[in-house]
Amino acid sequence: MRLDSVPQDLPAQPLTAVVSAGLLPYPLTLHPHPSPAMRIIFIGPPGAGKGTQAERLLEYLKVPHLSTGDMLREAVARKTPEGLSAQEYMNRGDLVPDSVILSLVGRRLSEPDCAAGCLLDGFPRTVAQAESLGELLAASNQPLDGVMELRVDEEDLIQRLAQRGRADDQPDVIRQRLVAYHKQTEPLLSFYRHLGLLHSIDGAGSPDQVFARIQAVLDHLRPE
Ligand code: B4P
Repeated sequence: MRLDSVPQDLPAQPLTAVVSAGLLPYPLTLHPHPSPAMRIIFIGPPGAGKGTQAERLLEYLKVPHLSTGDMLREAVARKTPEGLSAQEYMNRGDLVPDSVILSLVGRRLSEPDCAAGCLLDGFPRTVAQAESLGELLAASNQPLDGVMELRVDEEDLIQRLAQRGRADDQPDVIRQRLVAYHKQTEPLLSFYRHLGLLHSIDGAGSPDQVFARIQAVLDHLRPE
């Protein structure tokens, strides 16, 4: 059928309604859109709630969770070569070298479940990691949908972490993790702002209040 033979007086309605009412003069089958694959990054200082919010978001997005902190803690517990080299950095509150992180993440991202999107929690944490992630995603034609920065006052962060009491939540280690955040991770904010991907979210308040803010941003990003 030629386009100029399609009647011009079709009512202005959603395409689904037009098709199901049989108003189109040619056959057309609509296939339901598969669940959109979303790739989201969480950036924030230690204790900002990346892990806490990731738990809530996973159920909502139905994508795999890539937490480099969890991957490292598992590697440390299993005493793998990566874990053994990471441990001393984590104990001091320093970032683990990019080479270790990129090998862990590169392997995980190439697993088939990540083709359906992923939630990157605590990665990237340096501009070099962000550039490598960009290359990995471009090579597999997987776009990044958004970067969520969680903002929390430093006093609140220290209080939250002191209450949690993980091995790396000692006051001097927390201080060093904050130094590493300001020096090595904060430059990522302008990196992603320039790419038009950054969304800053107020991380103060209860986890449910913070999640409601994240959800509002996601609902704008999510393709129909
Ligand atoms: P991570 O495991 O990523 O830990 P984090 O930044 O300390 O914590 P997160 O922000 O997830 O806090 P959470 O929700 O748990 O990193 C640990 C270490 O691994 C790093 O220091 C580094 O050495 C290494 N590492 C990881 N990734 C790396 C990378 N890409 N490159 C190099 N090194 C890397 O919340 C913390 C506490 O706050 C919890 O007790 C929680 O219950 C509480 N909380 C959360 N939200 C709250 C809220 N709204 N109100 C009150 N309390 C809240």
